[in-house]
Amino acid sequence: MNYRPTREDKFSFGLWTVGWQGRDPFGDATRAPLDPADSVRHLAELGAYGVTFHDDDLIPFGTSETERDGHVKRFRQALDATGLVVPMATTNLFTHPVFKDGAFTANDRDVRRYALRKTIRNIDLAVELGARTYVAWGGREGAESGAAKDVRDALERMKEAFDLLGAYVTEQGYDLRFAIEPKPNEPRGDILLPTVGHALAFIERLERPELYGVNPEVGHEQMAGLNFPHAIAQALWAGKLFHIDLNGQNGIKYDQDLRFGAGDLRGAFWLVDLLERGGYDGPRHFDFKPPRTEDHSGVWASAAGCMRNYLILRDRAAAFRADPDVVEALRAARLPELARPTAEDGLAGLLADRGAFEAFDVEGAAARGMAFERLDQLATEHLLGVRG
Ligand code: 3MF
Ligand code: MG
Ligand code: MG
Repeated sequence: MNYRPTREDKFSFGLWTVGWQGRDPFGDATRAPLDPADSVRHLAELGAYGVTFHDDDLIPFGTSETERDGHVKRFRQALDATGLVVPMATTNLFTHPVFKDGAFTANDRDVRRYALRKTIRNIDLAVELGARTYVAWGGREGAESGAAKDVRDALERMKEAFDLLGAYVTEQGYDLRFAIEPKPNEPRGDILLPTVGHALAFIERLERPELYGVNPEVGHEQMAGLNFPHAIAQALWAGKLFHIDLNGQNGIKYDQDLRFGAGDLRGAFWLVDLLERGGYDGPRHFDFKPPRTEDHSGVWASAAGCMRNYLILRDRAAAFRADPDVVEALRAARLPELARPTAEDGLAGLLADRGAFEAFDVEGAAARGMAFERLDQLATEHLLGVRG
């Protein structure tokens, strides 16, 4: 196995990931800015198929109309020259101080109206560049203190914003769906729609729920102490996994944005296993930050590492599934039984079945081992590369 990415692997990167200059709350930038067109060329050389952007990654905030066209043209030329596509785009509603109290849910109504117009403007560009998914991360939608935000009103404003955006793409006839990206905190003390579960519930209250799904990020769920593959499984089950942000995180602490495969490696193994078997055929999108210790060659090594780790894990997960000992261990752990309906005989059958209750050997069932440890040890050995 050479683990070299190809276009078919559908790896994509945000311009802001490789372009991150290493500025953090405690320190200045450690790297010079990258030209988006150069990033496109580098990513194509590494084997990526797509690139994504926030409006301000491509067109610096405050750029005039004429300069704006120039930035877009250069980017488009790089796309044409490399064959890279733009599967997704998004809006920066968090960097400029105007968004300090949020965008769609800022208490200041003028800011909310501005945020919607900024988003709509970039939706037009996203569609022009071929994007089919529009991500919405509400990083500043939240609060640090209790009375400062009436959360029920804020959720109403959030719904209003998404309904307006849905109306806009519908009226324009755009083939574009929204993917809401949950995150529990950072940069706000608490962010609204903090987890995949919150976002899924929110979507059902919108006017056109079919237009909206989720864009879960590995580190975001893990910052909340949650099991990321479980969140992805539920999003898939709901038909709502529209996009995904892959990176690495070590447990409940600040947002680390490590390259994919760093941090919780076991979680990454189960995630790749699930994505590859679960019917997700969208981009494998990396949203990470090459650590500020790295120079530009370290940035590209980090980006290449994201893809290589995905491919290694894909290979390891496939070997796990193909191993006859694993097939047997899955049977012993009763996985095929979980896939079977509990009452094919219907409610009447269940109620009439004495074996289900009156004659059920509760103690016997309680005494049966589930054989999960043998199964998990097999997974460990496949992950560590000592089997198959
Ligand atoms: C922050 C994020 C964001 C979002 C992006 C939308 C800057 O933790 O993950 O990255 O992914 O704004 O795509
Ligand atoms: Mg993130
Ligand atoms: Mg993200």
